[in-house]
Amino acid sequence: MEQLLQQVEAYRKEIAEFSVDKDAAETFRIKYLGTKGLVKNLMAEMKNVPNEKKREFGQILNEFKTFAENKYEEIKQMTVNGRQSTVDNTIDLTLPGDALPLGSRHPISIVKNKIVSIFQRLGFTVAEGSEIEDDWHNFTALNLPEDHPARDMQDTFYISQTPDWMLRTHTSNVQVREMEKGKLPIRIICPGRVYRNETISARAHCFFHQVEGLYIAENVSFADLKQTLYFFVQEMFGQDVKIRFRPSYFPFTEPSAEMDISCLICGGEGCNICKHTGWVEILGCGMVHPNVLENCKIDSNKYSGFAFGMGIERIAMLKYQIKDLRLFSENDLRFLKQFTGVV
Ligand code: 2NL
Repeated sequence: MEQLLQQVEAYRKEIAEFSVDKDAAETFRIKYLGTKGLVKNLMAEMKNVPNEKKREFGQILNEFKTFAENKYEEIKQMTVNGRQSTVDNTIDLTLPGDALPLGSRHPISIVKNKIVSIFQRLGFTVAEGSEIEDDWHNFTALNLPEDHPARDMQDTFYISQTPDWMLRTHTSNVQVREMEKGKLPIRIICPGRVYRNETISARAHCFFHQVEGLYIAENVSFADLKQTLYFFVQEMFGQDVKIRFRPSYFPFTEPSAEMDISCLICGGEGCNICKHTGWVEILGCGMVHPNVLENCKIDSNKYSGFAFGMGIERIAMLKYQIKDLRLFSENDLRFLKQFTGVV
């Protein structure tokens, strides 16, 4: 009995130190767990154990068996596909690596790229700028009077140490800086992220993405604005889509308008998406206010221009029937994976 116990201890030690090479699992199985293995042999010794010790010894043997079986599983794990992992340096470094799964473009990028490429075909070039801006380029140059509600702390994230600076509330700041350079004519498209201090919901977020456009030259008219935006809509949503303009107000344009397109879902018949009007709003636009031109040292008697701005999220929601704005910034792969393959 004493001798048997010593043997079990010795095997335990042996097993614990078992050296793992590429055939280790099978060698181990045959030696310890096979039909002629050590565990079986020990079990066979049970018949020689005195009756009153059978219970105690049986328990020790069972524990030993479990120990050996666990070790066997461990060795198998370490030598997956007969390939040994970390224990020695027999790893085959020439094996091909695991392929990384291919990602997909974010829907905001897909829509932004599409918008930009349509305007590029009309001769617009992309201009980008800083997301942190001073009061002049974000507000004052754009004809927003001191007391305009858009300047309210409610809507704008100011930088507390330098209250003249803020996170831009639109990408118009880029256009102001472009106008200030004094090189005319100007035909630019300005995509980018903008910030507003809103309560986050399915319809509002503290940041979103915008594309603004600006065209300044001699004799630019509202007719040019309409034709440009009509071309954009047909390329973006299809040849049969209709547009309409409604009068509106922006401090930086005069006159100002909001542009609707005929509902993509019902084609104008009336449905939930268009709230049974047959039309959905997609952008704001207008003729650049003479004050804005003069603020940027452009002669408003010689030059005129049009400008427009649209929210990329809004366009993407319409195009892909996305119901909640928050999906764009939550990085949920179940959402993002649905755009795999779209460029
Ligand atoms: C909207 C409306 C608009 C503009 C943006 C603009 C820029 C300059 C001068 C004049 Cl530098 N206007 N931009 C004009 C009209 C509307 O955006 O609803 N955006 C999401």
